[in-house]
Amino acid sequence: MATTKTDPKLATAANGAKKAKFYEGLTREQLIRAYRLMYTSRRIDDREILLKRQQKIYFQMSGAGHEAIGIAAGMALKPGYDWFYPYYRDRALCLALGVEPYNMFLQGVGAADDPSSGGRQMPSHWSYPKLHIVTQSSPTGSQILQAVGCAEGGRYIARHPKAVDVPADANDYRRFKTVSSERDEVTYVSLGDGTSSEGEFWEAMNAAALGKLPVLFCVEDNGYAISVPVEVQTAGGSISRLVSGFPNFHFEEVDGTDPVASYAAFRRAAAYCRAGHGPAFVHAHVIRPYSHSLSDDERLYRPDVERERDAQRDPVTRTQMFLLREGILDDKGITQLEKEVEAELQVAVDRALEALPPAPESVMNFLYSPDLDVTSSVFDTQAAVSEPSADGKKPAGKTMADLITATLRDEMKRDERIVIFGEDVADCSRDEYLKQKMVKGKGGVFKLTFGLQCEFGNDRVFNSPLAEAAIVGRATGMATRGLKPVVEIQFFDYIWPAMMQLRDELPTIRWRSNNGFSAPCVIRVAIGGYLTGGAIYHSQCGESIFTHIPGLRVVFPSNSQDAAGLLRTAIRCDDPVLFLEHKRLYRESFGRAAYPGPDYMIPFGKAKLVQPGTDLTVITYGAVVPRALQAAQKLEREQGVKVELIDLRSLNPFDWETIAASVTKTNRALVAYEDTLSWGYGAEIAARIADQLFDQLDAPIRRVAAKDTFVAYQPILEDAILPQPNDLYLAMKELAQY
Ligand SMILES: Cc1ncc(C[n+]2csc(CCOP(=O)(O)OP(=O)(O)O)c2C)c(N)n1
Ligand SMILES: [Mg+2]
Repeated sequence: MATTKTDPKLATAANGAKKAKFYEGLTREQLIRAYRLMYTSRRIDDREILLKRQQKIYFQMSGAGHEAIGIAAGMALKPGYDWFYPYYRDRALCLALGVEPYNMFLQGVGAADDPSSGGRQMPSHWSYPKLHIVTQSSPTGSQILQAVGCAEGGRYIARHPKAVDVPADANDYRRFKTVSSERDEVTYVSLGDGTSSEGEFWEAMNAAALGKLPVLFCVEDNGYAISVPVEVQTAGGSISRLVSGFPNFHFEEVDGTDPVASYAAFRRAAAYCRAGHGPAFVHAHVIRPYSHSLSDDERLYRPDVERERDAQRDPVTRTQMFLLREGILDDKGITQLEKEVEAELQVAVDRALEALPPAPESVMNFLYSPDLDVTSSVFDTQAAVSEPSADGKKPAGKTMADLITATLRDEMKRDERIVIFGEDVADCSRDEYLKQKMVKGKGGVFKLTFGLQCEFGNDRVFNSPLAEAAIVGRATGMATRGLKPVVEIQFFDYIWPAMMQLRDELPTIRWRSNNGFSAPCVIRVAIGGYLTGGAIYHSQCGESIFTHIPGLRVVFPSNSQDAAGLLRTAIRCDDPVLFLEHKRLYRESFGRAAYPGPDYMIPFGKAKLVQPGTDLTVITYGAVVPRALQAAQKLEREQGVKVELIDLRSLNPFDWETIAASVTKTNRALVAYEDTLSWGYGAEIAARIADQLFDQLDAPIRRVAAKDTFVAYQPILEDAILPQPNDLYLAMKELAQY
């Protein structure tokens, strides 16, 4: 661990006359360029503030006070080579990496041609694929775990050159995802001082330290998070002190209003990362001369005396004084440079104000891959017919657990971009125990990943820290680099720490970057109840919370063969997928099947007709399928009622055509699901039927679901809470007689 503290005075002055000519390796021309970029950055803010007041743009977020640290990072790192997860104050960084001012103004006006988002995101939400500036969102800190995943992705690609290949017959996401890495690349990620209070920041620090990853963290500490000062935010008032115990890190604490000292700090930090020693942490003290945003008035909580003290450290004026003092530019030179910048910005503003807005019809574009449609025939393949065994008997039916494992194994063989991680998914992290045959290995709490670490190696199948946000955030970063993480959330009940990533990040990446970036990965989640003792925290459903999120595919198989076919589609497709695996169905005798072969796929959005019927349509999925089948068979035996049973198996997209055709035939519909009744997934199906098939109905649409409470431990209570075959039977009977 190395720690460098830089004198808060301009570094060159402290270094004395002899060294001054080199300015920590920066030439005079580079220093002039640095000033030009800093001045440009400040003047873009000023122009935007004016445009906002004239109501020509709709939001403004300034990078003022952060210019020196920004250009220092931009000059020490390499665009299109290193990777960047900046935050909204990084205007100067983006300029230094090559973003044109015109493009910044395009974002302000929300133009169709705005390369960051095509008018979808606020200004200062940078996204420039060619420069490797990855699309950012507005939640503070949710980019940090993705930066860790990005760095992991780069290292993985370097170690697995075969991951780059796209075989000629690979009709899958790989055709649309170029994968590359640089041996000594660095991933930069920045955040404010307030954001360092977010849990995801600490998860990311831990993961970066554990993996010795080349992530360069930069905390731009302006002393405030909107109105909350640092001493109320950070215990002890210094983030440097708090993080100093993390191993494998290089630490820098620097005056971030001094471009030369900041550049030196970044050079050292980047060199440490490039050499493969581990992550680096730059804590930069900066100022915030303008209010938090145009919606904030800092005079309400900062007295003049404090603001004036900050103004003494303004990086733009300091750098100007420095250039004059060092004789690098004279008054005339400064005036000339500033005039040139003003003229350039005037042209850029005028052009941007002429730019066309996006077409309203485009709003649904790029929620999902425009290249590979998960509902298409690409994913519609036949199951392999299995050979009968030697004794002439049919091959034994395999459980859903067996076939999920077999599918993962075959896909990992086929595609070197697949990595599996999560809690307990490895066989044994201390792999010397495996090598010495001292232990057999675990492979997941449900054993679905058993044997995969042994077969594919420690860097393709590994345990993560117990941190769900980190699992999804890191997977998102890796998928952005073109890998295919297939990660596991151990229990649906514990998916909630990852909710920020699952709601505001993963599904939004393609849409918010206007197809500039995408992150197709698979999140396998063990879900559901009927466990006899599972109780409130091992029985939850809640799929409707995720089907409510545009951009995320959600599937929920009820039997072995569907699980294999849908999982393969999930892995090969070009969208992020939440793959829900019902724990009760993992080893159920219902729905066992022979392995349908290494190419079997089921397109999403195609329901399965479990049994045809004429009197009543039952629409369901997951563990309710076998229960509904049992009820339907009883009703037919007892009353001759023929129920048409539909297993949706894919919840987003879902198969409206099959539902509509069936209800049009039977004129009666029952929607059944395991989750709590109110505002559940079935409510949407019922509403659609009421809306679009009202004229076809001979009876009200009924729902059978769990009671609106939590699942209890005592089996008598569990039975009373979750929908049982008899509840389904009674509802079907009543509806048929209506
Ligand atoms: C998760 C989340 N919570 C709250 C907000 C609202 N918000 C936006 S910026 C901000 C303060 C951030 O302060 P800091 O990290 O110090 O960065 P600075 O703006 O000072 O550069 C807050 C609370 C948000 N965007 N995201
Ligand atoms: Mg701050």
